[in-house]
Amino acid sequence: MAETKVSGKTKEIIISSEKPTVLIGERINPTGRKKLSAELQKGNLDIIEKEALEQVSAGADIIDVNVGATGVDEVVLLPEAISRLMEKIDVPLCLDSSNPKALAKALEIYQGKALVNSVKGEESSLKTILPLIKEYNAAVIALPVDEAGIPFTVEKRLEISAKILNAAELLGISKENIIIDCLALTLGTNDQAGKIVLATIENIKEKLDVNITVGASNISFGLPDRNLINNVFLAAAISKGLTCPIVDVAAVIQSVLAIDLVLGKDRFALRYVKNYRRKKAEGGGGCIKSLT
Ligand code: THG
Repeated sequence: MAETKVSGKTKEIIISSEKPTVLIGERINPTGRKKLSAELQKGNLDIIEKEALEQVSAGADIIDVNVGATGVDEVVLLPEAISRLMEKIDVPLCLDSSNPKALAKALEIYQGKALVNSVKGEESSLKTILPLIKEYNAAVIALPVDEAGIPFTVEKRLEISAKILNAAELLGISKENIIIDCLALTLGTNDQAGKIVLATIENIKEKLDVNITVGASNISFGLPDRNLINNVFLAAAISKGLTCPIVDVAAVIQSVLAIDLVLGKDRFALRYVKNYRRKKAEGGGGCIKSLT
């Protein structure tokens, strides 16, 4: 059983199939968000600070930080965003960029053990990203995509994942520090996307025994009642071996707590009951926000 450890200035998070599901907050990402993009283009980080604090209070364990809006110099803005967030929150951060220079600068100032999003199976990515993971003793999300693009079969995803793990091992990076992204694509354009990602999760867990993530919200893109699909997908995926999804935390936390309880990951139902009481005290019910 693989245990991946990441940390912020003071808080350590352990990702493991034996422990409660770790939620990576997705909201600091300019893709599809005009207001956030506009603020980042102006270099204004107030909005990401607010998003980070909100996600932490909603129950996020790790915060993904992507500042890659069009026209933004990530080499400057990513480290700025990371230092600003480190002043305000204790939870580990996930440095999300495809720019190796921006990642290097952010890793240099990061206090704790960072998570990086992401490395791909392409030579150019393996060659530039993995040495940074080694140098800064970070953990990394690995996407099983390569020069040929996104594979649609379980076998190909498994093959590229194994290739990334091998390349990491050659550099002395242990498999605990690699989290495989099993690739949740959108059901709106391929009705088999759910079936394929679930089979990939099952296979990767069985054959490679590593921690597993997906960008869970991708699955429902373009469909109505997205939160319903996202929550149902998470139940299925966690039961197959998903340990640390990237999610809109406030919209899924209640069902994830219920899923963890059902799957025996919540001793004495303590987390479930504690969250229920907190919600009640805040005047909310115990139901999923978007379904009420
Ligand atoms: N794997 C990895 N990283 C990822 C993804 C992945 N990062 C990005 C993405 N996929 C996961 N994050 C999101 C973030 C937002 C949305 C979907 C996935 C989303 N946003 C709404 C939209 O675009 O319509 C807007 C939300 C809002 O405005 O409040 O759907 O797969 N490793």
